[in-house]
Amino acid sequence: MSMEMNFDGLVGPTHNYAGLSRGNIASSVHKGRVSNPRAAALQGLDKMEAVMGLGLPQGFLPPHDAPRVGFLRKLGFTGSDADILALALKANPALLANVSSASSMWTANAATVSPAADTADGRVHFTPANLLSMPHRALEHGLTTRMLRRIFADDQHFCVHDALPMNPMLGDEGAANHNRLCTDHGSEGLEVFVHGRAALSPSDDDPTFPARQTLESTHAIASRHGLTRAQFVRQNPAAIDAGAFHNDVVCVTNADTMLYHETAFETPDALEDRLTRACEPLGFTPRFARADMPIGDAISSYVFNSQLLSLPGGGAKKEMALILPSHVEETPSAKAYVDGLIADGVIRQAHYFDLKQSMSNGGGPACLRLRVVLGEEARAAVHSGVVLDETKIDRLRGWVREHYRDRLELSDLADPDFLIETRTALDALTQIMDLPGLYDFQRTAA
Ligand code: SUG
Repeated sequence: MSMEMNFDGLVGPTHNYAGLSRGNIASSVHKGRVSNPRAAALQGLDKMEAVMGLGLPQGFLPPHDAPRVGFLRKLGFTGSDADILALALKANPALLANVSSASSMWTANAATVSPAADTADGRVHFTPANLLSMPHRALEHGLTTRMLRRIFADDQHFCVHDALPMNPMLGDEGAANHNRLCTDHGSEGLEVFVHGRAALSPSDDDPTFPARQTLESTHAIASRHGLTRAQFVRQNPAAIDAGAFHNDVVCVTNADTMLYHETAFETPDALEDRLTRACEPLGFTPRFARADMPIGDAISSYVFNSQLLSLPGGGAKKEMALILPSHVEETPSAKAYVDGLIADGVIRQAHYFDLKQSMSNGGGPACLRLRVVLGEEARAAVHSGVVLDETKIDRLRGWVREHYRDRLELSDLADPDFLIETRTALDALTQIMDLPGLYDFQRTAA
């Protein structure tokens, strides 16, 4: 039987608040605040453990190595690693912040994933996201691709493409702008790609905040994944300007159910009709739960940036649970929406988690995970070092406690001792994961 497996981003030791993402309100508001990487990583592990506790398979993707001294060398900085960090800080603190971000933790942006049931060759297809709209995030795709190729190495089951070319017409943010409707995960589904703008046909009403995903990128991904059924939908510019820099801030889909804010799409009635018609040949009618709470509440609470999960053993009833940030409990309109979903039988359970460290950078439960639908054989082919069980969760907790700081400021990023600490931590992690030589610093003399 096919099941969806979540791969959460393990928060890296450089987690900090640099205010790097224009249009992401939480990132801007928390700029310069002291972060707590240890708490951030432990909060993420608690969420992973809870999803596992629901009887669902759970994996993780390791953090990227940062500060990226190798990138600074490409910009002409020379000397020892310590020299380069000091010079970069002096030249431009924002540059150092950009190369030091732990943003790879938001693995919903790692790649777009098409399950085997949807693709022409019956393999799971991955396109790592180029993330070219944000300088700090555009640094991620090289290592993400390498990582995915080692974790999903079996080419009988998996195909990991290159990221789309780094061309402004092809801005791609991965699964954060990708939904899938189906009856159950293993059956053919309708993939719904969401873009913020058409790069080659700009429109007068394009948003003021960056519209990161282009229509052109979504066409390219559907084509290289060999999809026969895909729909392409534009984000409402008003949603982007209200702070929904990714569609998963205002919409979440699982199986036949889509929860979304009324502002997410320009013409929601027409969209529901279109998707309903497109699902007809697949033999089901999707369910929509549209919310009309104030858009500001939706964005500050991240109620839609939740994980909508099919509970195992739900059988024909297909029962679902929501994994939500604790901010929802503090936002009456959002809490009322979730309570209404339970009362109406749309979901069965709601679980709330303290993810404040990630949330303060605009990353909720859904941002922190990449969904991969896997049949039994494909699941057995996933590199076991990143598949979690209780023992490995405990081991990772111990690893975090041993290696992570509990406070980090931007000035710490230039501390050469900190670079050694992060590399020591990641070196130990590659042993836990059995992924030797994953990081560049392990391949060249550190
Ligand atoms: O790309 N924040 C991330 C948050 C990504 C959320 N992902 C999804 N919605 N799927 C971003 O804006 C902030 C980093 C900083 O400001 O230090 C940041 O990159």
